[in-house]
Amino acid sequence: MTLLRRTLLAAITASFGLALLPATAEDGIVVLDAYARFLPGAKAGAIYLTIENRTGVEDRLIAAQTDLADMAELHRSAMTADGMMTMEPLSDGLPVGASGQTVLATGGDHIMVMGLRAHPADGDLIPVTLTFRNAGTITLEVPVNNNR
Ligand SMILES: [Cu+2]
Repeated sequence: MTLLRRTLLAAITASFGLALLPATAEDGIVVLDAYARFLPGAKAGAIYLTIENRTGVEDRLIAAQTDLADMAELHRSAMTADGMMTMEPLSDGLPVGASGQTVLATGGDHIMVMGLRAHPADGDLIPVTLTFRNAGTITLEVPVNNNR
């Protein structure tokens, strides 16, 4: 085998190796299972997602932003003693443990999107930027799914 052929073979093996790695092999903070709901006619919507921290260092989600709306806020939903759902802004952000997952889900924490500049439809992708105290910003495309 010539040197060139050996080098080519190594390159092919290396790229195969990379291609076979699952998406979850990334380091840092990874956002999983993000989706948004913008119910027809509503002037606000919500984004839900799971934050997986692979840094081993505690972090905090401190802000969210999307060009789709005037404002995006971190909110916490809760049930009052008399069974009413309420929500309030998380003014200090949302703590993200040093490992494991932080889940934003219906009935709990969410990103509230207010002052919509457009009304995205089911299946649209909306750009969202998350800001973490340590990890900095992460931009992702969040699919709209009003059926979840
Ligand atoms: Cu809210």
